[in-house]
Amino acid sequence: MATATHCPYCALQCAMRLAPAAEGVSMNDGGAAASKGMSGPVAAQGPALTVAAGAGPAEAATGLAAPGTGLAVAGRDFPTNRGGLCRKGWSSSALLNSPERLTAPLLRGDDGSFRPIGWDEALDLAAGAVRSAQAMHGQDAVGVFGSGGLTNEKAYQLGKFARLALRTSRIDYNGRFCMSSAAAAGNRAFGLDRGLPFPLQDLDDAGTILLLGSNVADTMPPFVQHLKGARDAGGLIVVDPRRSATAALAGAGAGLHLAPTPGTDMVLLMGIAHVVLQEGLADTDYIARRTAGFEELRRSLNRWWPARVQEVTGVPAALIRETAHRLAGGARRASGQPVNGTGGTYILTGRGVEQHVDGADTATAAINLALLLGLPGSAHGGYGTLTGQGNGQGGREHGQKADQLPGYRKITDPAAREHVAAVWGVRPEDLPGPGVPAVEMLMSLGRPGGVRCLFVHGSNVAVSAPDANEVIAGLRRLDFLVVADFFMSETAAEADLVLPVLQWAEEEGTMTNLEGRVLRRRAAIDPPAGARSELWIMSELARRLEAPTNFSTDPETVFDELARASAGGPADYSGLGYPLLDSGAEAYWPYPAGSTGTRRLFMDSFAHADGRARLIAVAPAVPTDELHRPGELTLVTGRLLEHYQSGTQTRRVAELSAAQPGLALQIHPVTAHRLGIEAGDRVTIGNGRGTVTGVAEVTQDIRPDTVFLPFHFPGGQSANRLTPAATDPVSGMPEFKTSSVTVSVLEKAGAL
Ligand SMILES: Nc1nc2c(c(=O)[nH]1)N[C@H]1C(S)=C(S)[C@@H](COP(=O)(O)OP(=O)(O)OC[C@H]3O[C@@H](n4cnc5c(=O)[nH]c(N)nc54)[C@H](O)[C@@H]3O)O[C@H]1N2
Ligand SMILES: Nc1nc2c(c(=O)[nH]1)N[C@H]1C(S)=C(S)[C@@H](COP(=O)(O)OP(=O)(O)OC[C@H]3O[C@@H](n4cnc5c(=O)[nH]c(N)nc54)[C@H](O)[C@@H]3O)O[C@H]1N2
Ligand code: SF4
Ligand SMILES: [Mo]
Repeated sequence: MATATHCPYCALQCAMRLAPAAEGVSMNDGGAAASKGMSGPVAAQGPALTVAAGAGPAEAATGLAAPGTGLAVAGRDFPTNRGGLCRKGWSSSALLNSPERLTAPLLRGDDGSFRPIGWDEALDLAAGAVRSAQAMHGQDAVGVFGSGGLTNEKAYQLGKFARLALRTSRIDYNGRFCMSSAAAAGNRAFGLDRGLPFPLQDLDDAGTILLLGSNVADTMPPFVQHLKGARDAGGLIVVDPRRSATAALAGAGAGLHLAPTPGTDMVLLMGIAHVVLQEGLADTDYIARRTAGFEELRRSLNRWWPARVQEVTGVPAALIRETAHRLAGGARRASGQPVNGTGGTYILTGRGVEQHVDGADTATAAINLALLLGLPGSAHGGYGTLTGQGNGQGGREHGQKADQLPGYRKITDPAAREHVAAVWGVRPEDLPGPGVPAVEMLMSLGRPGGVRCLFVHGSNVAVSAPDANEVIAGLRRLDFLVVADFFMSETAAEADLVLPVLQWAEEEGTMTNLEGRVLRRRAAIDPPAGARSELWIMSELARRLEAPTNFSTDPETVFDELARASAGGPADYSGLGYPLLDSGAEAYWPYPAGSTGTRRLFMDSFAHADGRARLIAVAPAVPTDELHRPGELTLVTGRLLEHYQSGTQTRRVAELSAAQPGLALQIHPVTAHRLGIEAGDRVTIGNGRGTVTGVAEVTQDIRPDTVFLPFHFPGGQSANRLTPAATDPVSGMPEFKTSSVTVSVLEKAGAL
């Protein structure tokens, strides 16, 4: 019996089928479909992986596979992945019967080692720690750190649990590291943030796609199928300081690769916008009808003529002009054509431009450019951000963000408080006010006035948060740290109490993909005895803490409540339910009761009261020449195809960790030569915050003034030992993408 579900990892949420390995599944139905139309990243495809089956029965009494049973993965046809999966997806079921799986609550003893305890004792201890922290230090001494990896049900319940059971305002989540800058920019410009306001298939026939700071060929390989039209038209324009796998897709006549100085994208975008205005390429009719703020924006762009932009970004003025003309040409050619008409223009951003102290303004500059070209809410193009985590979209809608209530409502809005309080059966004044963003909360750990007792659900902040040494010190200062995970992550290893929870294929729920489409995640296997669902944990803790309302343990009941709580809000799910989702209906939010959802947003008007999008003048946050200190290199960080995030999961998949066993530093040959570094040497990368060691990978695919590290590894290989905790004032997004470092040889390759 095969279970139709979606991949546990990224926001593409590729559709897959899981079947007990013994039964087997058609190994090729997905793989074959995937290899059509995918060039470069096809190498990332592999055969369906069959996990060595334990000796257990093929099916348990529940109709699900028994714990320990191997499950085989097959790609499933779906409009986003068309049967394709990347290497992480193919190997995802390996973790379901991992010997490292946590199966009992673990309590840290005085000697620092963990011992298994019963659930009652564990929950009593956690509730006691909450009570004592709050008795001594006030309600906000308890904090919650959530995740864009949680299902909608868990994310929603976590927000309610923090506000009503823990009675704290201190809740935020790792989406702050991921989606906050683009979300802030989208809300500001359009009045609403849905990562892609159009279905992914709309990209298929685009003639021009400007992709800034996104490496989809590694981070969402099956996505590359949707770039084919633009590549065939010679119109894929990739902006990345590295020749990433995605930038390489723009080679050989498929488009352009612009490699700016890291952190200068805002200036680059303003330069392109300057040319658009100067050379009469703007859609003046659209600007007049659909936007506000044009005059101020125009003035702000005056000083960014191409030669000046070249000086700051290093991108040749001629390429800046060519980009402007290609974008505008595409938009013009296609305007007036029906939706999905060929030749449209899309502007898409990823973390490379968003994870900066001016990330919200940089995303705003991308939106401004799209608006000047008349793209958003048109039939011939648009702007979108490529959401990252599995439920990075839903995770930002249901109230686990410090300033937010379910339905993407503001916690400071009296009408929102009243609506949600009524659904929860409490008074509006029972709801705390806004808390603080993730980095501020992490930096407050164990300090006076800060959080003393922290619950972490679905994040490995000891590896993934900026200035990780400081974060680990904070975790150690806490009076009590509770981490819910299914593996002993580096953060769980710092905990007083570790609670073993369920993995993706062991529980029911929903995820909202990068298009704002709500999908069903289904259970395919029974969980191991000893692990518990997070809904159950929250319900048990809420009871112990005498919460004033009920916390259901049933995902469908929680979803129905979430739908009611979201009714009338920007992310309205009130017309959705499991039966509808199970039918495979296309469920794009907003999906108010009685509607059929919203595939494309903004076609008639934007979500501001006057229906107009806002053009917002922005300026670089720091004098751009400060980005480079003499003698130092700029470190940019990001991802490898084989590993997911902090690596807790993928480092435990043998096939993936064999492919990428440890930290490698990308460095340009000229820079390497200057520093006496050869390929394969062990090198030290350091700055005032910390030091890491890795192996030098000497490559032409990076600017000479820039080096690159992935952030997937812990300890002495953790890139976040080097990143600063500085944040964007608008979004609270940390500056993950640029820091200054020095690099030196630790050990020559020959000496190893
Ligand atoms: N394999 C894999 N896939 C993933 C994930 C993973 O961990 N591993 N994580 C998922 C998640 S949560 C996310 S958020 C997405 C992220 O997906 P992406 O945004 O594609 O990933 P990153 O590698 O962080 O950054 C993309 C690119 O930005 C470039 N970059 C760095 N600094 C700058 C800059 O200043 N300007 C410009 N223009 N580019 C810059 C980097 O060189 C890199 O190639 O991936 C999702 N998919
Ligand atoms: N230097 C640098 N740092 C970065 C980034 C970067 O580009 N550069 N990117 C940032 C971005 S975009 C992101 S999204 C973050 C991600 O970084 P993290 O927030 O650390 O994300 P994961 O590594 O996915 O951690 C998820 C943890 O939760 C567990 N887990 C998975 N599912 C569940 C669940 O349903 N419940 C519970 N309780 N646990 C679960 C996993 O086993 C794992 O230990 O990293 C950020 N950090
Ligand atoms: S692209 Fe993302 S969702 Fe698709 S298989 Fe790979 S990790 Fe899973
Ligand atoms: Mo992310």
